[in-house]
Amino acid sequence: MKIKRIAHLGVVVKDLDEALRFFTGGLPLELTHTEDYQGMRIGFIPVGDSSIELLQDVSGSSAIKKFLEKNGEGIHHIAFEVDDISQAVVELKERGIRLIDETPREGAHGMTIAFMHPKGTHGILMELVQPSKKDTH
Ligand code: CMX
Repeated sequence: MKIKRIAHLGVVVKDLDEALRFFTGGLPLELTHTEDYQGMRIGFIPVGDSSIELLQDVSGSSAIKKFLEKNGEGIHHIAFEVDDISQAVVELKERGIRLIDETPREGAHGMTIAFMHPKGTHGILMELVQPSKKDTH
């Protein structure tokens, strides 16, 4: 298993449109697209070889809702790109690393993803991603 790069940083925001005014109006960055995924509205902003993934809860019950209530806006997770996510998950399990997703699943932006549990990763929620063949961000 090889971790190739930081694919993205997930950042929880209260309001995506408002956050975009800072990220793409204040900072010289560009939004590539937005996507609705599992009760969230997600905006993708490339930064060099990585991206910032802005996450807004829209359903009131998405995976980021509790985090926002507890912590407010901020960095939510870090995503590492791997070549073969099925193999990576097997290797992490063999090393005793606690996973949220023991089987990789479909994530936003056509990626295959698997989360590790933040209790086993020094307090940082970490995600493995394997991008679809046609996309590197
Ligand atoms: N970073 C660090 N620690 C986190 C965390 C985060 N993003 N989210 C939760 N935690 C910690 C909590 O602080 C809590 O710690 P304590 O027990 O010490 O208080 C513990 O993990 C349990 O958290 P919780 O608030 O009780 O919330 P849940 O157990 O309901 O869920 C988690 C936590 C991580 C298992 C769940 O959010 C999850 O499955 N996340 C993976 C999916 C996800 O986050 N998707 C959103 C991103 C977009 C995408 O899916 O691609």
